Amino acid sequence: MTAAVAAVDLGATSGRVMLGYVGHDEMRLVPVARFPNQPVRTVDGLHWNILELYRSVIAGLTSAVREEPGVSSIGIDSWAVDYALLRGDRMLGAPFHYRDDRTARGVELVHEVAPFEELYRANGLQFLPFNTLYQLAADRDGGWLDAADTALLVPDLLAFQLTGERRAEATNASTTGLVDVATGEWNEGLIARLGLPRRLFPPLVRPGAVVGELLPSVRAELGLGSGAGAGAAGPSLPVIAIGSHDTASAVVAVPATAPDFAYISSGTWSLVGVELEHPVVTDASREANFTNEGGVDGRVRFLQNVSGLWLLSESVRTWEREGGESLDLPTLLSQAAAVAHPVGVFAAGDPVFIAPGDMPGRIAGWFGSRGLRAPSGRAEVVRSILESLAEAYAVSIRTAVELSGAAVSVVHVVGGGSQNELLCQLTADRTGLPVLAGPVEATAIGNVLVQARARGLVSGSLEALRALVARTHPPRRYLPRPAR
Ligand code: ADP
Ligand code: LRH
Repeated sequence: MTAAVAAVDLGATSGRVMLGYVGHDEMRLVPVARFPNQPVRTVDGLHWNILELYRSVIAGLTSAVREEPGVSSIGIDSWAVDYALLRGDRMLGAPFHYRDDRTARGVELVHEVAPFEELYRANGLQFLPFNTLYQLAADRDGGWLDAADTALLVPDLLAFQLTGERRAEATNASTTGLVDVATGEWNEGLIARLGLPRRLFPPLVRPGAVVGELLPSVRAELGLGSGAGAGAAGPSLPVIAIGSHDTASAVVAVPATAPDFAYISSGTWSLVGVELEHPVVTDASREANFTNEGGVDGRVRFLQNVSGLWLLSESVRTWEREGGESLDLPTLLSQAAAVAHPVGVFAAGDPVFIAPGDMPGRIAGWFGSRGLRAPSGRAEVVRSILESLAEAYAVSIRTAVELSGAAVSVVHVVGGGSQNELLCQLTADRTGLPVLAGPVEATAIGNVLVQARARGLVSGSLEALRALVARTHPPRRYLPRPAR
């Protein structure tokens, strides 16, 4: 039997609603809606345009149920760490964007109470200045938490808008810094020590659980019958918890056919690592700044966030603003591929590159402040970005292997960046390992598969789900070139 589910997948640059058709030997995505995700700077800082995103989600789901009346559930994923505060049903302002700089104060406040060494033992997370606990500390300092009774991460917020249920999906909750890495439960002690109100954090749900049925008002907006459940008009259409952290869903859909793989979830960010059964929370992993995020089925995503194609997209945005013309990505990439001389490599993960703004200028500054020759001209800058990302991937994969003892013989690249042939080839060259690229829409596929399993359309372990992806979405292979 083949049946359909709907995946809502919100990335930092764009969102989509997809129908996923899943059967014994079938996994097919049908895009229903794509929409840009453009942050908004207001007088108080940088925000996500959450109402616009919500409207796009409703429009996308309306098209999905029109196209496929048999759709049996909905799953929602997005980028991690950001949240909205609520009082009752009312959202207290639009969520801040993780690139907003209000978090610097939050980092100081948290580390005064709980030094990073101690935090790492508790939550196993890489230091990133925008992790939720730092954002919440900044909000507490500003008095913003006093009025709130709930904090919901973005996918949980959208699920709440659709169902009225307040839940915290576990894989995404693991990026808050407030979940105990050993137990997978909210860390009550840490929450209290940081002076955060316990009431903010709703019950955790694991991927596969039912979050709730659509509210009657939402059913009406989608053009479904107004009721739900037994005796009501129209079929049931629940929201199902999936790996709502986009990276967790992407890792589900890595088309691996053997256990010895590393993955790079390549989009706005690059998340580079291995999958483990147990966290690694040692001094060495802390010093290497490796994270232990919660995966689907209790797996651990042992990885590093090493920046990503943000370096490229923000450079393009700068050039487009300067030149008043729009640039074509494939053309820029082929110009970069044609650069035949060596270009400089910079530290792609340097926090100086996190904020929005003049990226080529900051890259030039990185080289200049070290007395090194900066790349000059667009082709060299693009080439330098891609070489630097590939080098960062190689170091992260080597370090992941050393720290965890995992064996790695192949690197899977999934997400939008898997279409970047030059980057895939450079990654093979610099890691010395074969790279298998695709699927592009791994996150949506992971979202679909976990729903499909919960609905009984497929069964089995993550390995069985990955084998299905490998059969239906065979990846493209890049071999390391010798003598580089
Ligand atoms: P996110 O989920 O973070 O929004 P995606 O997985 O959608 O990111 O990936 C977006 C990135 O994919 C873009 O920044 C761009 O660099 C890359 N990309 C998109 N289309 C192409 C393409 N045709 N060729 C090469 N790279 C591409
Ligand atoms: C990728 C991602 C990543 C986080 C970042 C905030 O979209 O979820 O895993 O580190 O956004």
